[in-house]
Amino acid sequence: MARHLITSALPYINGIKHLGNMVGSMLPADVYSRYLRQRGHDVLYICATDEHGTPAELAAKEQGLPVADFCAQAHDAQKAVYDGFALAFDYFGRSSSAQNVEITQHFARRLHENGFIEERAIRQVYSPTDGRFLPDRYVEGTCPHCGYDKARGDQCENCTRVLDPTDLINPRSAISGSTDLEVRETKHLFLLQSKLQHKVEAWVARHEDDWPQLASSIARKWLNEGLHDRAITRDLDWGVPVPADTWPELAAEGKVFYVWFDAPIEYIGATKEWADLDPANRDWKSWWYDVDTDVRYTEFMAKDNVPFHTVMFPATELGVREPWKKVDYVKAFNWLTYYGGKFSTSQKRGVFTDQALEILPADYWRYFLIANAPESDDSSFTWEHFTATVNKDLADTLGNFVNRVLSFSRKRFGDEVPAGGEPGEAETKLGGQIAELLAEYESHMESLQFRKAAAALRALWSAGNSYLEEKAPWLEIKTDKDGAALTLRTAMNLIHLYAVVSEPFIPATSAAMRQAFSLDGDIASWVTADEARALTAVPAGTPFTVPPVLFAKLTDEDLEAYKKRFGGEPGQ
Ligand code: B3M
Ligand code: ZN
Repeated sequence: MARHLITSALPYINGIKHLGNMVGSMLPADVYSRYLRQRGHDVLYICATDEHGTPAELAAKEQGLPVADFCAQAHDAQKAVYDGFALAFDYFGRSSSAQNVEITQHFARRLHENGFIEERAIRQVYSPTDGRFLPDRYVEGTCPHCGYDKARGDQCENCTRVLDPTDLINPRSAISGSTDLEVRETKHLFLLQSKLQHKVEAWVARHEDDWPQLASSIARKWLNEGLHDRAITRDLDWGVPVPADTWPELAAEGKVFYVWFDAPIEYIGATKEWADLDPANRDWKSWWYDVDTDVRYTEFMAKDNVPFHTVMFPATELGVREPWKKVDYVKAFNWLTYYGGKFSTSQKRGVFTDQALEILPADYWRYFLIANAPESDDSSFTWEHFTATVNKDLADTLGNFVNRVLSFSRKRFGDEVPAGGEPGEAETKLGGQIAELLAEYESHMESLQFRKAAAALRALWSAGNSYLEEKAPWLEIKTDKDGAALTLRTAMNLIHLYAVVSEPFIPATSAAMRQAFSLDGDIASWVTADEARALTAVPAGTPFTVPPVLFAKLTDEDLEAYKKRFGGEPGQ
């Protein structure tokens, strides 16, 4: 048994996430956590909402809410969706927590003591009307390149060019609309990443061979370009305050840390939030502090977050010069596209996680998304592919097998698992196949190859179908009642095995399969190779029930309705 710390990139607070976000972070982390728990490991899966920064302030403003209230509501709304997806976090925290404030400030003080933080004066837009400095995004005006009149100070949405607020023609405050703007000098804290370059390089060099290529190549690219000193404070009302004991002047001006400085620290902060709820039994430091080889730490994220996790956050942790746990394995994902184009919140293209659950239960999505996870390349979501996969893999291969076996057995042998004769050649062959596929499935899970793991799981389901077709108990029963009973008992044992091994992917369906049998014990325990070969976990005489259809077959009308509602055309 090992200790596994698992985190998935913290979903930003400003809105409900789409399926692409889900498949690139939280869902695979949940599948992996569930698997490891079933195998008896000590797992801590931590996630949280990422709540600071300008987008949070802007989203709150749009809804006319104080930002703290907005974040509290938005956190609950996201949490409800994740519960709906059956994401079994050990804790889902909030980066605005007191715990994160405390640890972030501690990190900053230590970085300062170690000579890695410096105050520097920069020139920034100030709005006398608003009485504050304006972050780049809070300055609006006309784009000097394309003439778009609602360009933001950091970027023009229309032509996508990166801008500086002073580039804008007729600049105005996005808060008040005031055009009375000036450029003033102000001080900010800079993290001297250039001084940490060598340390980060040495650390990456020790780990990159273990990481998937997507993660190591991105880390290398950033290191090769050289780490630059970065401003890690902002002029915002909402964020982790700069500690007054260390920087009284900046604290008095109300400066807060930049969101990407405190967000990764929230992995630790959220663990402390979790522990503070039950301090007698939970020790957050035992997961994070001075545990280099006792804990294996795996992070899940989409590729755009990789630089922050492989370079920037490790730089912070190294600069703190305390033994904080650093990541062992970075599982990075490419993009899930929608008909080959981008999922787009603003253009309402694609499927959001709350909408997905309105249409179908979580297991349909969980299976489809993981089976098609954008691991080695981008992958494309289409409704055609989704409905075909659901129908073939879930409704036919798994669902139909379960129902056929249980209904037929009940009809012919009653409500208990029939006895039948001794296993013969077909059962021995099946057992061997199952044991082999199980080993394959396990090895893909251990190496975090989720698509391959899904394929092995599907192969396990298929093996049951082949066995059933070969034995054809509905014919067998006419000449050999004992033989048919053996076939059905064996098939029911397969159902039980499916319940156990499918749990990481489709937990609700697994529970339904398991509950079909009146058995003691719990689904958490895995199947050994010998058990897989023997297929005797469910003995003759065990009472069972026939569960309702596990997966509905999706019709052409369903397909058309989905496409109509969400758009089913290639995007740009
Ligand atoms: N919130 C992901 C994003 O919004 C960002 C991840 C933080 S992980 C520490 O793109
Ligand atoms: Zn433009």
